[in-house]
Order: sequence, then structure tokens, then C-alpha cells
Amino acid sequence: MRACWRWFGDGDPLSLAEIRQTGVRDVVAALSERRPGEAWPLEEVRARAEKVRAAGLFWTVVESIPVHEDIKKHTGEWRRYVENYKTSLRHVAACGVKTVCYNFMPVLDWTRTDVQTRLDDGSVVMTYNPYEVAAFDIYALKRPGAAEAYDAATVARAAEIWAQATDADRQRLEKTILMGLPGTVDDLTPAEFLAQVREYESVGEQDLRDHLYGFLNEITPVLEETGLTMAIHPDDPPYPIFGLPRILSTAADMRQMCAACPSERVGFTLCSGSLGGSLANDEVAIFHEFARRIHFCHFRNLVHAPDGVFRESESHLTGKVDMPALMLELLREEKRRGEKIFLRPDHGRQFAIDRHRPCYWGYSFVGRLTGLSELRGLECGLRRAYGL
Ligand code: DNO
Repeated sequence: MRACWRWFGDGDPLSLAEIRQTGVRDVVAALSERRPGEAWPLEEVRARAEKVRAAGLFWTVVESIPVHEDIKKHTGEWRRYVENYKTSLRHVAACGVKTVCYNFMPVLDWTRTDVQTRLDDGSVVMTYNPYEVAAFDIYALKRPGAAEAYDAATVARAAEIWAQATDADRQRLEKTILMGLPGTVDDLTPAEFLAQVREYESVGEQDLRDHLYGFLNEITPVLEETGLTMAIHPDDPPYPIFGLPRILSTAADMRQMCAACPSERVGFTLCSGSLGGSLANDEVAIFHEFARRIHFCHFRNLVHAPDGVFRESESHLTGKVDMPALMLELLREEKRRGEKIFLRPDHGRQFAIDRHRPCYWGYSFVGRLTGLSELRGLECGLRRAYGL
């Protein structure tokens, strides 16, 4: 693996000098101050790349150039936004970037219901509880048709959750679901969120797929011209929520994308923690099947309860994702390519020591470094054992 580290720019509590001491050489960053749809100006991209260079690091992966909602819906000025996207791609490529990570989830990016789940030892992880999402949908958002959209057992559990929740619990849930987690652009109010969700009433699942494939085929010549690869991030959780279509959750979705977009430059971010949100997904089989098109990896692990609630694991190595098998797939693909694959340790626990450095949820220093260290050890052991 070619280990990378996500840096949130000048607002990041971690400095580039500190990141350098993790031993990584490649930084994952974005011009997050630019709004979706805007073209990233060359001088701003260059200034960011130079800042990273001055710290002895390289800005190799962009995460993310967000795709404007109009491109997903084919509304408003979507054609102009596609042209702006191409401009941003040319500019990041000119400054040394090799891969661009992005997602195509309508309205929301990744979603959690609790960002402060305390484990027995006091360290903190994040949780996704589908029953709390249903409760929020039915009782707080009051989305038309929401109650009918869930099965009876989910509705009953959602009712119980809502009845028992204090005002503070309800507010916490609202804030957690709608807040701008890293990668998400805005914190939305429930009314704004509902309005945005309702704009998708006329955009079916197939429409969303067609819009994604059309977008990718449209930008492919720029990828060929610049050498960039595009690495779509899977949906998280990997199934539809709030009645919004989600089209990059399963191997079948990935297969459809490959069939519609022939260029191998159009590929995937293998995010084990996002795909792992569904027990039906086999991350190792997915890596194997789509290996040639995997341009970037996020590795982390999850612990599932039988009822569909999941949280992040105490270790990147143990949990739902068979991390040794996944790493082995990665090493075999690297051997085939004769080239390493960009990978960043995704979300880590927040340890007591991390609490003194306010970080984005999931992006603690010690937590991520622990994850990276585990992955490095695993890589080293597998290389030796398999002669890779
Ligand atoms: C969460 C991240 C996502 C990711 C975007 C990519 O920690 O993995 O927010 O950056 O989905 O567009």
C-alpha cells in the first residue's frame, strides 16, 4: 500500500509537520472552501500543493471534488458544472494529483446516528442505528410517506425510540444526521433537508445511474489527457435512506458502472467501512472482482449487531471486514500492476489523549495512527508469508 493521510487544510488541528511523522508521504486533501459546482482556480490549487510540498509531502489524492446536486438531478446549470469539474480536474492534475475521490450520494454524504459511542475503556467510536434514522424520518422530519416506507417492526421500534427520547436526545440525533461530517458540505436544518430530499421525487434510481454514467463518460477524455483516475466512494450506509436513491452500494452497482463506463480510469475507492455497512457485501470478493479499477482505498472495520445496528470497531484488523484477506487482495493487485495503491487509514477511535486536540469525528490522530500501524504490520507479515 502507499499510505496516505487525510489533511483538512489550514483548519485541521493537525499540522503537516505532525502528519509527516506518521511516515506517510502522500496527503489526501481538497479545496473545501470552494462550493460544489465551482471550478477550482489553478493558483489556489497550486498554493495548496506548494504548502504540502514545503512540509516534505505530496498532495497526491483529492478527496473530494464534490459533484453539484444539479449534476445528479440534471437540473439547473448542470452542464456548466460539468465543465467546471473538468477545469478542476485539469488544475489538480497540473499540480501533481493522481486520483480524485468523490461520491454520488444525493443530498447527504456519509451518515451516522451517534458520533460519541463510548466503549468500555472510554474510547469513542461512531454508530449507525437504522431505527433511529427511521424515528427521525417519521417523527422529526415527517417526510410524506415515511411511515409506509419501513416495515412494521422498524416502525414499532422507531416509535419506541422517539417516545423514550428526551428533547436533548432528539436534538442530538437531528444534529448528528444533518451535520456536515467531513466530506459533507453544509449543515442542513430539517426543513432545508426535507426540501432537498423532495427535489429527488422525480429522479428515479435509473435516472441517477444514467446521470452518473453520463457525467463519467463526459469527463473521461480529461482523464485520458491528464492521466488522472476517478475513484467513486461507495454509499455509506450502503443502501437507500430517506427514500433517496443510492446507486453505489453493492457489487451489482459497481458492475453496472463498469459496463456503462468502459475506461478503466473510471474506478472506485474501496472503502471497507462503507461497503461493510451491509452484511450482504463481501468486501474481499468486491476487491477481487474490481481490482483493476480500484484507484484508492479507505480501510477500517465495523462491528455489527444482528439487528442491523453497526459501529466502528476497536481495531482496523478485527470485525465484519476480513482485513487480512482484503490486504492480501491489495498486495496481489499491486504485484500484478507493479505499482502501489493509494490507501488511507480511515476513521480511528478517539482516545483520551485525542480529546485535547479537537478533530473531525473519526479523524483523531492517535486513533488513525493506530489503525495505520495495524495495517502496516499486517502488510509486512503478509508480504513475508506470501513472498509478495
Ligand atoms: C468519510 C469520508 C467521506 C468521503 C466522501 C467522498 O469519512 O470517507 O466523507 O470523503 O464520501 O466523497
